[in-house]
Amino acid sequence: MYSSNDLLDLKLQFDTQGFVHLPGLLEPALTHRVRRAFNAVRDAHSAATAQARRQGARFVDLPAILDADPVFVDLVDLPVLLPLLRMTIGEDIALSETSARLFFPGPTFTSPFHSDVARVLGVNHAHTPNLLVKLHIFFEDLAPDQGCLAFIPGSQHFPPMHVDPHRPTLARSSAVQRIVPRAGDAVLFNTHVLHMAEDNRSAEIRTSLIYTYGHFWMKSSASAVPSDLARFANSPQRQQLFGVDLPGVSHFSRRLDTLGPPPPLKQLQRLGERVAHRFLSLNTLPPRA
Ligand SMILES: O=C(O)CCC(=O)C(=O)O
Repeated sequence: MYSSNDLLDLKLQFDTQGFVHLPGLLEPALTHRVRRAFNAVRDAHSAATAQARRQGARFVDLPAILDADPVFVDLVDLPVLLPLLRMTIGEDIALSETSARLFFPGPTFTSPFHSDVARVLGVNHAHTPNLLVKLHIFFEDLAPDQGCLAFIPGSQHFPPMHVDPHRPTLARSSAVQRIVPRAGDAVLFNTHVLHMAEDNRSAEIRTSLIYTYGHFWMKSSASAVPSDLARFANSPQRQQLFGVDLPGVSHFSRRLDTLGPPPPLKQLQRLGERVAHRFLSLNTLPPRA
């Protein structure tokens, strides 16, 4: 578990750099479970994957992983990570998308250094670090030439089109920071920071899981919603993360920190506010004619 000082430090890195490397986020036993479950899904789709590769696909996303194994659901709200997610996104956090990715040896499939959200309207991205945040999870050691993530630290503060003309040449810049993850590591980033996957020049397929988080009021992709939501009836936290509506609660008002009954002091404070409101409104009513 991260201490509160660790969390503040990670949040500072996230806010200043736009990304943060989380070495050893998954314990070895969990890493092993994830690798085993991922490989089972991969085997189940091997024919479709081989066909896609023959047809020139540079990567494949295995479908419906939240239904494939409970470990993929457990990764959504890892107790070790959830406090950092809540700090970086906010209490209205919800899962927005998942991908279980195979990146074949060859050139990258991503654009050169790019923001995922530069074309999203209605947001001042340079000042909104928490609109959409991505978590890449690795469960196999990567070699430095195996399609690693690379970032331009601090570029999430640029206005959207600022670096566009230079994007293809940025790869040679000394500003670039590449993360070479080991099994169990994760990388959390603001989707507006300039980033890319580099070419996979190794002979090995790169495997990873990508969980994207946004806000409850945003539309989620189908990949972020398990098909059997009834099994989360007793978990308000997972219901929020999977976008399940709560009767009587506006989709703008969903918050993880108000899921349970309010603490006694809060209840007393609310009662006091109601009494004061009633008393004041009685005393300001216009006299009856
Ligand atoms: O490394 C990947 O799979 C994709 C990297 C990327 O551009 C992204 O996650 O937005």
